[in-house]
Amino acid sequence: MILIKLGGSVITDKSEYRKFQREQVARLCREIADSGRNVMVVHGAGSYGHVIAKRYSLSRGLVDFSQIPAVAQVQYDVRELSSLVVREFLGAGIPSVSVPPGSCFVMEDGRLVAEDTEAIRALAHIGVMPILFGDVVMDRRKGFGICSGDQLMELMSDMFRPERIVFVSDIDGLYSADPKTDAGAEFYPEVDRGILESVSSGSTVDDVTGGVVNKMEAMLRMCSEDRDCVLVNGTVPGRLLSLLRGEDVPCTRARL
Ligand code: IP8
Repeated sequence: MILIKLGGSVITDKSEYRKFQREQVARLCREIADSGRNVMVVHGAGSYGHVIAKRYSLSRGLVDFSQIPAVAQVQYDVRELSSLVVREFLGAGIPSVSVPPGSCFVMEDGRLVAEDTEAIRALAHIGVMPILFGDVVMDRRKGFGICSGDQLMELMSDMFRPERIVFVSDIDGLYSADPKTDAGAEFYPEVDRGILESVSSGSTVDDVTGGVVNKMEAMLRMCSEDRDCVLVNGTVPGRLLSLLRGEDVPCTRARL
């Protein structure tokens, strides 16, 4: 099985609140279906989650009650996004269902506590793909917090032991600086802890969950001798399909 995260930057336009990239998502769903591989999918929140979460500092937990309407709004928005994603998977012939983490899990000071995963396992067992996504999740210490798609990838990886993990983003992989603003940014086809430390010291991100460096850290935690973990650009048509078929494509591979 291959575990895939569809990042918020490919399924939404992150510069505009609640802008879904329907055609791109439809294409990625087709590429997944055409690969014929057995997959599980998690997705990010993009502009359905980060805009309001940042405005109301939701990742800090409950600091004042003016945040409460924003908690409900973000939960509403990411559920809507997830339904849009599921619709495209159904259209591509992959039976799927959206499973909102905020409705079945809690957190303990930012750490995900997933005590009951029976329904998720049962759905997968009968061939309905459970799709989890970045959400606002109640937190036993902080009141609430942000559970990122990357945390859910680690959960799904522990549960289903995929042979391969793929993060689909809007960049070719890890660079020494932001390639969108710095033409001299160096590309890393492979990343290990040493490389990541040199990159993380200089990075700034807008995401409440930390952007590409946090993603690479999660990737390094999830990769192993027999489990490949890669970041690939999903905005390039056909690239995800080629990767899933085992072909060589530009990407960054996490290495122990
Ligand atoms: O897009 C963030 O999840 P991510 C979730 O996977 C929210 O980082 C609600 C901002």
